[in-house]
Amino acid sequence: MPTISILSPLILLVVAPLLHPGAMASQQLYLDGETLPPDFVYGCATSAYQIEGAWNVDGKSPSIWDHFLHNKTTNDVTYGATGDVANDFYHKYPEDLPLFRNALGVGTYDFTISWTRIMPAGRGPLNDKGLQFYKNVIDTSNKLRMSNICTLYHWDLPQSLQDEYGGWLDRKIVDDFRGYARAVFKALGNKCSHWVTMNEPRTFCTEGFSSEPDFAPGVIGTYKERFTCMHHALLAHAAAVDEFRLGGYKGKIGIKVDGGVSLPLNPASAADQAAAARAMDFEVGWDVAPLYTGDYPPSLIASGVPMKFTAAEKQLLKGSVDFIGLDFYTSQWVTASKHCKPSSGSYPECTETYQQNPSTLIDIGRPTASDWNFDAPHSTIYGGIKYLAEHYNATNIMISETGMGVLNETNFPLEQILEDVDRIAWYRGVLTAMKQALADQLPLVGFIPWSCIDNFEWTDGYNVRFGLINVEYDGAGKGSQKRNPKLSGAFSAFLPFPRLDQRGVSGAYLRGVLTHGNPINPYNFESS
Ligand code: GBH
Repeated sequence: MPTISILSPLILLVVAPLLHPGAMASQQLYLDGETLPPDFVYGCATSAYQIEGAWNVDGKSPSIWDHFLHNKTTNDVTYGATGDVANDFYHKYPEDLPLFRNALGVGTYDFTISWTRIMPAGRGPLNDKGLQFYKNVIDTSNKLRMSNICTLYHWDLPQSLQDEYGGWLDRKIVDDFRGYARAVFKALGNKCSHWVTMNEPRTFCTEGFSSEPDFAPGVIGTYKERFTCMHHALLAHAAAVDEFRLGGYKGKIGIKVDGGVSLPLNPASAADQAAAARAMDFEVGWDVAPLYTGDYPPSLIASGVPMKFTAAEKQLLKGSVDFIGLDFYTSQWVTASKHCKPSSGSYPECTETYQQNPSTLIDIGRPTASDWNFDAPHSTIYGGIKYLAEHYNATNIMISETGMGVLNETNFPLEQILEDVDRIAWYRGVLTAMKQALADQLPLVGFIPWSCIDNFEWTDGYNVRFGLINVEYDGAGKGSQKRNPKLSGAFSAFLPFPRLDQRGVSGAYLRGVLTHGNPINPYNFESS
């Protein structure tokens, strides 16, 4: 006999499109039985290069990631994979969006725009076909009663701008980013409930310009290049926000920053405590402080390394977010570096990081398939939110990405892939940490797991999967492309332990925990 929790999604799937958005808004969102504010955002995220494929279709020009991975000497991805086809979301969005909505119960679809799809020359004329694709994604989302978080930039810079002046290393990028942002806002500005200027400037600056870069553009750099890139990225962010506000668009605008939480290796050691504070300044404050104070943290300024902002730039930066997205996955322990010189790898931060305690050999959390990603939700999620609120008086904090990858998930029998209890454990920890944050009145306003669906996981290619929905392709990205919801996205919260028959649209894990069984997530829908 089917229970109510099995039947109700099906009933609502039929009825939902007939209801007025206001009627839906009266339904309440829950976290483990506790009511959440009516405008709490629950969505899932993807990024353009990681899912769209169609890399050269309908007038799209190459981005730095296309270029970097088409070059066999710079492609260091598992099995030499690329995002040329990825999930073929460019063609499959009409089937994928209903799946995100129905299998995960999300009320928001968080996606990113490929600059070279809608502005192939990097500046100047728009490509109508590319623009139409994003209009279709938004319109389809809205028809499914999902709002959108729309991101201008998730690392896929036009290759033409890289060739012309070196991309993020040149001040010219700030004007080009402003022009791109202006054009996107003009076309789509009022269609997204939230805008994100860019995803994780720290990551694309540190990974793209590292001493052994395996991220595009793959320019070997020192700390100087990384600081230059970040400086321009922050100015570009501020310029885009300026355009948005000048245009009077109705949504909210913010940024997504990455960075885990740094803890003193020995909590009783004053030196380790100072090192942890320094690591937080250099890894989180580096991009967060300018958004709230108009300048880098005092410890960065004291290092003499960052470039200087003018008074006008400081003014543009300060207060340049309506909300802040934390892409927080993991935590680390730190100590101070002993002999830190400009030639040292950790300069100018000058800390040593550990995810395994060298004396006790205890890991900071449960290890995952990604060597950087340990499951430590209390310090990462609760601690991250608390840090932002306490150090920067941040309000409107979203957990805008978190998640865990499974290695070789594709090689397991499908039943086993879909019964992803370790990923359920990950999200169980995240939800518990969020609950604690809310109980402590911390300003948490949204939760966006990474990712809606398996996708191209950068240097790990298709061999490490973060999706709440499985895609049937192999480690090289070849296969039928069939989509199968995993238990993590679809397990009923009311069961003490996940059961396979509660998979798919018949049950809800994240969905169940967050909506208390309401299969259609009610909040945050903006009718256009
Ligand atoms: C997110 O970044 C990205 O936004 C998303 O595109 C990605 O799919 C997701 O992570 C999962 O990886 O390889 O040791 O040099 C999270 C922050 C910063 C974590 C870069 C991994 C590389 C570490 N990421 N970092 S390493």
